[in-house]
Amino acid sequence: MAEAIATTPLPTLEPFKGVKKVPLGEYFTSGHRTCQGCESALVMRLMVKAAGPRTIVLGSTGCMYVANTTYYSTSWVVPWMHTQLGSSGSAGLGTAAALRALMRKGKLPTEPINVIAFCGDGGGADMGLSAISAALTHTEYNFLILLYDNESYANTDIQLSGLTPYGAHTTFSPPGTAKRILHQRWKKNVAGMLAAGHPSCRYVATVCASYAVEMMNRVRKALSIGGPTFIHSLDPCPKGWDYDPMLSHELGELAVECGIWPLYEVEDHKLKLYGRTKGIAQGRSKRRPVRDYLVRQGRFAHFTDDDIDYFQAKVDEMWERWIIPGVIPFASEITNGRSPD
Ligand SMILES: Cc1ncc(C[n+]2csc(CCOP(=O)(O)OP(=O)(O)O)c2C)c(N)n1
Ligand code: SF4
Repeated sequence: MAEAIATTPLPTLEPFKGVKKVPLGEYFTSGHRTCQGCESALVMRLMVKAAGPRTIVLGSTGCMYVANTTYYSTSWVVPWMHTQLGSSGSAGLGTAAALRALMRKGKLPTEPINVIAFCGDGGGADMGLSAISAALTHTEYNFLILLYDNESYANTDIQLSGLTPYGAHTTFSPPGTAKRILHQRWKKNVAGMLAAGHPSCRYVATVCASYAVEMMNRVRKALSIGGPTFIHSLDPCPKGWDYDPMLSHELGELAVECGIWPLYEVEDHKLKLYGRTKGIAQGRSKRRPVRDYLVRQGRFAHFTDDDIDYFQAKVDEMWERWIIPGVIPFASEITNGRSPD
């Protein structure tokens, strides 16, 4: 009789020490139909390269499901399953639980198998947020939820999501003569919210595929630490953001260098800024003006200088007044002995 196991075994996934150490094997390969320059497709490729062949991928409806699994074909080399738009949390948890049951009953050999459930910003930050939150409380199962954030419901033609940046032109927020800025809300802080609200979750991180090795190493850490984990990736999208596809990589870097997308990880409740973000926070490099990022994208083409100044002021506030830049949205006066109003 198979020995009872408390949880499924964890893989040993050491960080890659430089790009030359990254294996050549691909588990997300040719044949998909994403747009030229799609950074989310790169995220899929790097995510599963980091995880390796013993991986099950679960895809929430959206570009990364639809474009990658056209009828009778797929670019996934590993097993994958489609899951409903708001169900990445439930799918990750359910699959991890099923694997554990099959291993306990001796129907599968007891071995590390990675479970990764991915979702877009619409599926993850809007309608699927409650399922992700619930999943992150189930510490007895090992799986990763990766939110790939192209800042719109891209697959259904670029509608506004809870992660669309202030003022961006989407099909739900076209600039007009009566209102130049139709979308006036600031982007939700999903990774910060999930890290702060789920004390039993051992790993939450933000990543950007422009920094590929760092991104893959965060995936490896998330999969090997144990329990449910969450990664939020910012993915430039040439179609929705309206720019030349060759700029994808540069836009990812600019989002980080302008301080709009801080790179950080929360590992066992300890927060660490990493990469360029750490350099900026420690004063080793300067934040670039957000103008450099905004002017390269057609979705901000209607911005006036005042709009750019407003955007800059919001990002400055995040860096100068928040307890952790871009992460903990409480003004730092609270830590200086002053209670909030
Ligand atoms: C419950 C539900 N509502 C609406 C849809 C239609 N739909 C399919 S993909 C999609 C957009 C998903 O956006 P996002 O999660 O941001 O992923 P992206 O398309 O940007 O990759 C929508 C609304 C659906 N499949 N299920
Ligand atoms: S619309 Fe954007 S996210 Fe979707 S496939 Fe094209 S580039 Fe990728």
